[in-house]
Amino acid sequence: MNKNWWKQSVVYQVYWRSFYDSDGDGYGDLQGLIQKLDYIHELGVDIIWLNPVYESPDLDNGYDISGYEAIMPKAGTMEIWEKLLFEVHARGMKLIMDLVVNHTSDQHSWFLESKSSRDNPKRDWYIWKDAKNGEVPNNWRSYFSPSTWEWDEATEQCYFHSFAVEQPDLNWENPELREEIYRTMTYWLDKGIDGFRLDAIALLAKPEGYPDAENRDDIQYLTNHPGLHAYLREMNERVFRHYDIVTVGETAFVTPEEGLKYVGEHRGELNMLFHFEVCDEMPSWDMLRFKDIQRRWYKGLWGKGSNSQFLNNHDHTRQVTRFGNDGPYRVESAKLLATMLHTLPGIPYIYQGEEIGMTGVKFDSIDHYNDIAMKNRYEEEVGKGRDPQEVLQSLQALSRDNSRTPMQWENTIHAGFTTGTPWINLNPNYAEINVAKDLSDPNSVYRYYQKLIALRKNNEVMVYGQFEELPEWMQNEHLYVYTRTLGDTRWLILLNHSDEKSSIQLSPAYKDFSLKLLLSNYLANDAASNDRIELNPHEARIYEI
Ligand code: ISL
Repeated sequence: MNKNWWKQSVVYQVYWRSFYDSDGDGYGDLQGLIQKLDYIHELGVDIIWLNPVYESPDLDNGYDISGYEAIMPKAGTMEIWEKLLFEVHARGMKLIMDLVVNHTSDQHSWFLESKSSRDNPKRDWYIWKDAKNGEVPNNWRSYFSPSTWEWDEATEQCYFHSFAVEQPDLNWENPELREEIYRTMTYWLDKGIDGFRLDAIALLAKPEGYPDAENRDDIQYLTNHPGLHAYLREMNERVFRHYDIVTVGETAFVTPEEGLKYVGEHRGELNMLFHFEVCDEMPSWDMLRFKDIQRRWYKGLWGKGSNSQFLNNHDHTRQVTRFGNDGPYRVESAKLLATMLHTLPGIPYIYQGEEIGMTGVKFDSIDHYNDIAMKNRYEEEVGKGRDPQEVLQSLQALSRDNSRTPMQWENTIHAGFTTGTPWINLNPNYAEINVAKDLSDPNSVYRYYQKLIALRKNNEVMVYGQFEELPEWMQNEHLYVYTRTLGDTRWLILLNHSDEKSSIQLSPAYKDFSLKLLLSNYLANDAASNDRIELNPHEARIYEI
């Protein structure tokens, strides 16, 4: 496999509005992020992925951009952003920006022009269609609302939106529009950033004729249409290949075969991808399914293109709550999940707060939620006459706000996140889970992440080593046992993803080797001098063989 700086990196995602508020307005901001850069740097990460900071009416927390080359006042100013980039680089880290080019805000001047009349020069920058027999052109649901179409009374056509009504999709078939986007990308790259996370990138191409979907709730029909890869190749030719950067595509509903088209190293499109077979399609932990997903993606991409490893982000409930144990084994479980993500093949992503084992929330009223996806769904379901309390409960577990509550810095008011009124309520457990506490405890989740990341820095086997499961445990629902091998170096990873103890009898083949324990999330464990290893609940171990 070709070596690259970004393959050897660990990424830390900063959802800035919930990170650290420097001016007391209740929103985290770029100045606050600058103040906390040492905290991130000391974790050992290489790349910061910054969620959108562009000018925006902020209905979808920045994913509704109204000005691509300006910073939204809540986040700060261009000067502060430039200072941030400087300070990130000064610490030897890199910065990648989250860019949304599938859609804009309906307040973007392009859309206001496009909407103003049928013959406006920018009409074709968005997707406008006539009604069909007095109805919208097809039966599609959008991600955030009951239809992908919105009727415009003034010009008597409807426009297309994959997400909220306020997020009209751009028309990538229009060459002028594409040029403008490439210009914007170049604008940011020339400022010296180190890459992009490309939002909803699998949605750029739309299908010929917009046929009705058989199952309108299975919104896969929005994704992966022909023509998409021609856009990505053009984007790469016009922009990406002229810089030493990394690009990561958010690609929901792709299979490994399709994924390879996005990130195949010979294809000249993107560098890595996020697939969502776990976060979108596996509601709660399912070991056998997870193993199968890992196997298929490894087989599909290894040596040919790069994958990412993550179990949560700003859209998906915190991993220790959704996929681990956030009760009695929270600390052990958070460390086990980390061990797994950092030792499986792919580039590990850490979502802010994950490194101290932050957990999901259950607010008792819809008024305390902010997530547009959740709120729209709530209104839709309650509108059908369903019991509001029941609807609320059904949406809580996967609400995007689970991971959007503010960083818990210390056990003071608002967890030290803000001196003002936080834009969203905190998780009330901040007295127990906070950064100050983790920093003062040598056995904390944070300290474990530091060790894990340092291990990756010093051992290429974690990056480039081949992955192999030990066959005896392939069908085990609690134990995940695999090796990574690079040249003469072989590591054995043992994970007991369960509230029960377990024991592992290694095959005689391992008897000839001595196992050296490199890292474990339990303090006292034997050095496995014999071939039987007892594992505690949620125990994770990394051995060198
Ligand atoms: O969150 C999801 C489902 O729970 C995802 O499917 C997600 O909606 C989808 O992958 C697109 O997400 C991205 O684009 C959205 C934005 O709201 C999300 O925050 C962003 O990550 C629209 O720009």
